[in-house]
Amino acid sequence: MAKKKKITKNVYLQWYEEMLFWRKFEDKASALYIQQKIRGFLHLYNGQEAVLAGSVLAMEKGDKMITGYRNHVQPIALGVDPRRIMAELMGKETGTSKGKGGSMHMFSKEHHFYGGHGIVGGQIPLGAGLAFADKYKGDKYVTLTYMGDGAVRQGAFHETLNMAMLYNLPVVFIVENNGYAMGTSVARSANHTDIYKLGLGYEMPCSYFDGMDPSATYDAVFEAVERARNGDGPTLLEARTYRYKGHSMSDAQHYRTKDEVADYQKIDPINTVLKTIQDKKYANEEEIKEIEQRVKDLVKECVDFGEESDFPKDEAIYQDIYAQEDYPFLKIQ
Ligand SMILES: Cc1ncc(C[n+]2csc(CCOP(=O)(O)OP(=O)(O)O)c2C)c(N)n1
Ligand SMILES: [Mg+2]
Repeated sequence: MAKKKKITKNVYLQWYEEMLFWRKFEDKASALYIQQKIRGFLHLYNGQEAVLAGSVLAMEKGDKMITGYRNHVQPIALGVDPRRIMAELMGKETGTSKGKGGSMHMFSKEHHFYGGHGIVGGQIPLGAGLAFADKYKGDKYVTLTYMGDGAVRQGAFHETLNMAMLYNLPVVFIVENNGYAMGTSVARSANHTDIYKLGLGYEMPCSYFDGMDPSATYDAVFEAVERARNGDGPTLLEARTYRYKGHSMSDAQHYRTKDEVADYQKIDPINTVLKTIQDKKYANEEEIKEIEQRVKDLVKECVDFGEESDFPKDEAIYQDIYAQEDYPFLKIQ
């Protein structure tokens, strides 16, 4: 059984540096998108950082993570080189999927990050499958399976909860309830808004936590991860969080008011972490500036790496694909 970690000064300082980096990294990605250096879709994690920061602290080496398309910073949190994530966003051959996956398809088996899935809810059964594999092999790992509030309306979610309970799988389902599925609020898509209660129908342990606070996240996720690792099966958690930016880059945001966004900005997770650091005197102003400078430098390094990398060669289009050799329309060179 893993020991519960104390949320020390060092944890707070690390949270601040990492969360700030994720935010600034994606702010830069959004600027590059406007310059058309990043194309296709781009869904930002802006506002939800505490969910990731608190979860990662509850994970042990070898535990797995899988999520939807809001997936740029999760692999970074698990140790993937952020320069390669920026390169992937820019479609360069040095990217994590050799520039052929782009924004929604980050992946690193080496770092136990299993994507990056564009089909809403598509990752939910896959997360249970990863947990099934660990249980089958007798490994003591846990799979954290993330999804949005919109994904819980998919049939696959309910089928997976049923199977996960039936097979007593070492999986934690975490719904990142940011209030909206594209432009549809939770209240407009169901007659109930306490998403975590969907676990009750399957007798799955379930609860919610403050997803704007990494410390509250850690408490909830740690308990669920321990339950899974001890052989006591899955948990459904609902993180109550918020995204400040639009669903993707093209979103006029007519479905919410500016005041609502401003209210959530008052409880911004990164500002809250910084305030704790200042209140508890974990760092002085100069040390905080040093952290901010390191973040700025690393973002620049990522962009430079992406800019200087090459686009994939033409022949790369025929590589890393599943193809039937005698398929009539595709000529393998
Ligand atoms: C099966 C499927 N249906 C519809 C879509 C289009 N779509 C993309 S994102 C999205 C909203 C999902 O919202 P939510 O699950 O709350 O995640 P969030 O974007 O808020 O993180 C929809 C409907 C899709 N990608 N896949
Ligand atoms: Mg949502």
